[in-house]
Amino acid sequence: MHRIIYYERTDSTNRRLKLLAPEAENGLTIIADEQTDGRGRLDRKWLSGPGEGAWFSVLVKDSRLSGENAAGMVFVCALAAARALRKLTGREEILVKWPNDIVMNGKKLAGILCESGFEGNRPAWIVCGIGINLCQTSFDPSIPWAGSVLSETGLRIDRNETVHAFLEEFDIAIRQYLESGPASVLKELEPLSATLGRRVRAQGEQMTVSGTAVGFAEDGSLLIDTGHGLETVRVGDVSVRGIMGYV
Ligand code: BT5
Repeated sequence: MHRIIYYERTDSTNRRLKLLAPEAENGLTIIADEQTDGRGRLDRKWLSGPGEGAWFSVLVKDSRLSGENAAGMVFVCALAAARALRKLTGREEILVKWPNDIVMNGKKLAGILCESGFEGNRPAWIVCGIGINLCQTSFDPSIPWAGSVLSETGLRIDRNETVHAFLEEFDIAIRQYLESGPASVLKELEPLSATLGRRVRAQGEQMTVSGTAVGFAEDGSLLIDTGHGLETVRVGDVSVRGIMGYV
């Protein structure tokens, strides 16, 4: 069950939900028609104009969340978003670019930002923020690799239907994640991955790793075959050749 709060306009649905998270119930979902200060990872700006997309956040509170499995929530969201968009559009070219992007035709259709609040070493809550571009026909010149469901498929899909389709898939994926463990969700992500089997470049805080993405580790880290051995990338940005402008 998801109780839903709707804003015509707010700064960021993640920020609103984080304020409510300590007291709110599992499943609470905030949707906004417009975000005036939407954010991506590392506090980057997420452009979220009025009526252009599905900008929403879902609260997860579950005693089975642990310091180990919290970081994998992004994969639950990515699986749910890709499945929901495939269902709504019938387009199997919709893929997940590790770890948090939904892409089609090399364009970024959606992004995910999960943020958690810890009590001691276990997360008391996780706010899962999802931004899905639905009907933009052009984007700011600073993000030439952005696309929308309309620009890439020619289809106009409804915002509320999109959120509901996501929540349906999310409830299935999170149950699987918490009951069967991260590995089972990662397995389901494999055939939807835009990253596995491709040439990638991972920009870490300390160094850059280049090679072929060959698999996921148990915790969702990306395994890269550099030609001189396997490297494990836990965080950082990964460019996939042919996607979002990386040649
Ligand atoms: C993400 O970050 O992709 C996570 C985006 C999460 C947005 C949702 S909307 C609801 C909830 N409330 C929030 O405030 N946030 C969440 P990252 O991987 O860091 O990508 C951010 C980068 O994507 C930016 O630096 C831009 O280059 C690009 N970008 C910005 N707006 C975009 C858009 N609408 N579509 C595609 N790319 C965009």
